[in-house]
Amino acid sequence: MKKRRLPAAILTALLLPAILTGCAGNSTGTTDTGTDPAASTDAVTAAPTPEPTPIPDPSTVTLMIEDFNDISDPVKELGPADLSFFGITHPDFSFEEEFAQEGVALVNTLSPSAWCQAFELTGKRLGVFKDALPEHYLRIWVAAPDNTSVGLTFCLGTAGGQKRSYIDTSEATVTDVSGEIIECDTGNDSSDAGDFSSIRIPAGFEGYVALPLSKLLPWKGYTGITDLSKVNYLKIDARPSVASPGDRYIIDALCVSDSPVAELRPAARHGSDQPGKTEYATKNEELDHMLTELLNKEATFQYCPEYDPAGYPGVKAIWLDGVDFGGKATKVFAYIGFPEGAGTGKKVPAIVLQHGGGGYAYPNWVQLWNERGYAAIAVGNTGYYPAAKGITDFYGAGSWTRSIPKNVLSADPRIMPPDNDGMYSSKGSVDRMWMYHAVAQTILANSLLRADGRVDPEKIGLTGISWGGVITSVAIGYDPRFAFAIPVYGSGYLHEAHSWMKDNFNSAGTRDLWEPSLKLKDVGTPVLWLCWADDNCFSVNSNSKSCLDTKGSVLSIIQNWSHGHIEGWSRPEIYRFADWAAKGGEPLATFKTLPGEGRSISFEISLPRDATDVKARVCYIDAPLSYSPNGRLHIAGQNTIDQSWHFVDCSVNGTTVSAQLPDDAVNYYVELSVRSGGVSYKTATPLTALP
Ligand SMILES: [Ca+2]
Repeated sequence: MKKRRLPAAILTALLLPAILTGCAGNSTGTTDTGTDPAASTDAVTAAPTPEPTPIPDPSTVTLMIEDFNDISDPVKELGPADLSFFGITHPDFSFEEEFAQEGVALVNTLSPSAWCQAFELTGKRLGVFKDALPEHYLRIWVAAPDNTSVGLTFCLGTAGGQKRSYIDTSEATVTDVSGEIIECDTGNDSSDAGDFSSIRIPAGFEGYVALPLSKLLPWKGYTGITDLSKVNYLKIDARPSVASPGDRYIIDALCVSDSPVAELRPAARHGSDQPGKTEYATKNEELDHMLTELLNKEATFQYCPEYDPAGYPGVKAIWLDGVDFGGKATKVFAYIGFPEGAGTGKKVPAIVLQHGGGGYAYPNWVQLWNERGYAAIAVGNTGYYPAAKGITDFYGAGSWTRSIPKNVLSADPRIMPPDNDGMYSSKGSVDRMWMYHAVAQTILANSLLRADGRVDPEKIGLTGISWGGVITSVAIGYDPRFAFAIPVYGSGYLHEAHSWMKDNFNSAGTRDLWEPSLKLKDVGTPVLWLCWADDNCFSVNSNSKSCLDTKGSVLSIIQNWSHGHIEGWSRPEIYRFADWAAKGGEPLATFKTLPGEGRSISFEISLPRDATDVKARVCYIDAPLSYSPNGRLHIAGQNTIDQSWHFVDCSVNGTTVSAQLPDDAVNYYVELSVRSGGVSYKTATPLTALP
């Protein structure tokens, strides 16, 4: 069993740089053509589909270093580094025609611990650098596995790597088989090279990666290369982000050239086409179509009792059939549970649960809702399932895996959906994007519950925590069947967040495809936007704007809270709101009118019939809401809130709340505290800026 999963520390180490790189906005200097490849096809008109126009080969200089066509001894000729000291096994090397740029390509078939490989190329073939010029590129043909991105680092050196430089990746040109130039994240995968030393090639990519030789930077601790003609050592470091057994990545046609692309061999271009795949004018149109179709699809699943959670007799493990990833079927792990006594004669409400970044399908979360009378399904939205039978630490990364043993894969070819290293991915094809899969899983989980005779299909809600809150905010724009939704921490208007979260949504591609606010104004589902005043990931202006967009929704801004899964599902407002929407319970108190402008405020609230103690206070800051690396919470690597909150009590007269705002208040909201049935519930007015 031990060999079948990635150690937790490695997983964390692997995921973190990918996430941080994305957050820092370290995208490459490559320019997006802004042209959707689908837009250039004529499939939307009635004209017959012509053959795709081949990319003419613009290169006049091609100095082949290695075409991999005649390798008889991979270990001798390619110098794969022995990484067994780190517990890293060699991939299986093979030389195959499939996915080759020409002849055959080097195919690396991965095992779960093959999370890094390094090849050292030496010898006569490096003689081509005598003719290399700074305006040339180092170019390589790459095909990445379907469910794993691959980070590449290129190191040039003199004999034996005495002097070393890495080729700066910030100016890389990455061109896929359709001719589209894509942006890739860059970073320092090897951690000992330097900034912009690696480039992360997205899962499913097939095409050219070209790095200009004009920007060589010294490898940390080494003297750098200043004269290309002295290069006679080339090391390629390749790091798949999460290796599942059987994953394959492919490299071919490693050369120095004056062009970042060469003519595509026809087979490669055609091989990437999925037969019967419809073309769309935009990715949004494609996404709308795919998810609308999905709403009418029956959800199918299988019980997998070998993974039933120890200690939760009412909760069962299932494989939910997910949507296809690059033409391959996926399976999604989930826990499902029903309240005692639920049956066709006694239908119960239900809820879909979406965990956040670094989280998993939690059986205790399912049980918590079951105990409150709801059927519940917790979806493993990053493709993790128990690494062993009978796991008991549901929070530990070591308890979970994405790896599928070879024998399982050969009997059941379904792969796991993408992991969260592409949490906000919007490049490449829609069916490879994490958010597409996460939203599709949400829709399918809803369909699964609706089809169950024990569930009242009109009373199914959705809640998610952190990134799960973002999934929730996106999903309600596509699935109108939810009776209620409770995004916790996460919301829409992420591109306007003051926290580092804005970096995840500041690329035009992500904002234009995944920003929840694109759809919120059309959402009819009542929403409880539940957030933390000092959240380290999201900021309350985003939740406030989301609330104003969604009719019939309630905002709750909590002081003195924290960011986490257990914290996130512990607030009483969640269950009060759900019971109101699904069980005819009393509602939360909320604002009926807005406080208006100026410092003398007065507004109306609605109160539940069981309200016993109503209080209101102004929560304000004396400077505009801002976040910085030196923010108040001091969390390494994260921007956090700069301001402290101050409080002024309001007067409450029946359903009228009034207050005089202090002169130094700049941003404020009003917190309502209402006691009902012995529990205090907190809701809020949206964050408001004062002139
Ligand atoms: Ca070849």
